[in-house]
Amino acid sequence: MMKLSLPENSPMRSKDFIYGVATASFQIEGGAADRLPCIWDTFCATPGKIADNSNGDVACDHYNLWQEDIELISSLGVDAYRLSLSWPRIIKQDGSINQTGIDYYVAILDRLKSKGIAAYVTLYHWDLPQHLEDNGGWLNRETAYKFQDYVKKTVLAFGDRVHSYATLNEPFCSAYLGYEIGVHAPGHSNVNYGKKAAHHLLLAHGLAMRTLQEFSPKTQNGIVLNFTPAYPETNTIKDKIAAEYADDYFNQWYIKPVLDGAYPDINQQLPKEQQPDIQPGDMDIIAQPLDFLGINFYTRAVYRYDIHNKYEEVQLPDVARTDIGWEIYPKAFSELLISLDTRYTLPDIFITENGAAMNDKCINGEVNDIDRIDYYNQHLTAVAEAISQGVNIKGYFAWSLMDNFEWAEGYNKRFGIVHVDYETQCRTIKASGLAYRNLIASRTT
Ligand code: IFM
Repeated sequence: MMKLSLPENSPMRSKDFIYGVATASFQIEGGAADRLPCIWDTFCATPGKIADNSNGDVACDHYNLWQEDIELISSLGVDAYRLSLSWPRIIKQDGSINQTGIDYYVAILDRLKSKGIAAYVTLYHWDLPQHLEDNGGWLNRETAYKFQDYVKKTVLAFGDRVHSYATLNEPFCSAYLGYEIGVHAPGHSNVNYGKKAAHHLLLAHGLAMRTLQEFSPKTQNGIVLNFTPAYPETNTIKDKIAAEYADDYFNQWYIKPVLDGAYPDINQQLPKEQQPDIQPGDMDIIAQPLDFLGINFYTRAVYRYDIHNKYEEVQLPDVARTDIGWEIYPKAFSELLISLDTRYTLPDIFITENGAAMNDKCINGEVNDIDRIDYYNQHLTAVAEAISQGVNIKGYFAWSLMDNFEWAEGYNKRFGIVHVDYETQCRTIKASGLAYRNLIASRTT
């Protein structure tokens, strides 16, 4: 059987290094009748938005199968489980608590605790209540304060059940994909919207961090950002400038305000109508001290200079790609981690997502996904390389525990280390899941 392995003497071979699996509420829960509608319900109901015309009404039916799923998580031997909360399940339209929603998560958190699995809870993984979107969503500054209120009510209800809170997952995706190019919910396609939505998301993060510091000071509190490192197509100055611009626009735009309290300088180059609406004091709110930074990495992007748009993304021919079309380029992962460490004063780092969609086949109850094992091997090695260069990385979460609703791709793209048969809701641990379990169990010190 193909194994996952790590370099000799790597701290990742120690039991102090946290291994986990990750999911998100809308992608796995279903149970849509027991919560308010969110922007993804509306987006899924809009013809042509989801590749297989599916939705999140049932998903992996984790809403009903959570007990079996926690057994599954436990059988993998992980130290931690990263889940997200559905805001529209927890808070009613009038702003009061929906006790059914709180009870559902409390039961999950209690079961995780009884199994010795640390809960890493993300407070927002894209499922904005639809009634808030009807009021402007992330284009409306008020939404940031609504988020803060939801966070306060939730952490007070959960008490000491949670190990770590992340405010947001990948604000880039919410802002750029959802408000600027419209391929994610709520589906706005307006170049003037992206940075405005991003600013209100980051403001929501800062406000929520203050609330966490006050009402949940014992949990490890932070944010999860995704990075798609930008590489120039050639060594020409023009392509290098194009890649740097794209890096600022897509990556640094989110980390720099959070850690340094400022947007990248390219903000000055944007037309006024594309710039965020920054109120006095906002940048201080955004730059709250963090206990940790979560980093999600899947692939890189390559750019060339473009006279109209400053940069153009290039699809390299003949490179290895996953089933979702993303280039497999693990070197960008170690280079990213090292460059962030050089550029910023980083808090503890967790790799909160990494993984691959592969064209899996379940044959006689087995999924022999050696391509995914290969991806994990290369990327775990990249993390080990960054650690050996001094980057302070404390843990790694595989995306994902199980196949699930992959947003605009629907259910056709499978990221799980556990296979889900959506007809029967039967779960089968893939070869990658078994290899991950064995890697975790092989730690000795
Ligand atoms: O499935 C998503 C997840 O919700 C956020 N990060 C990227 C994953 C793969 O696209």
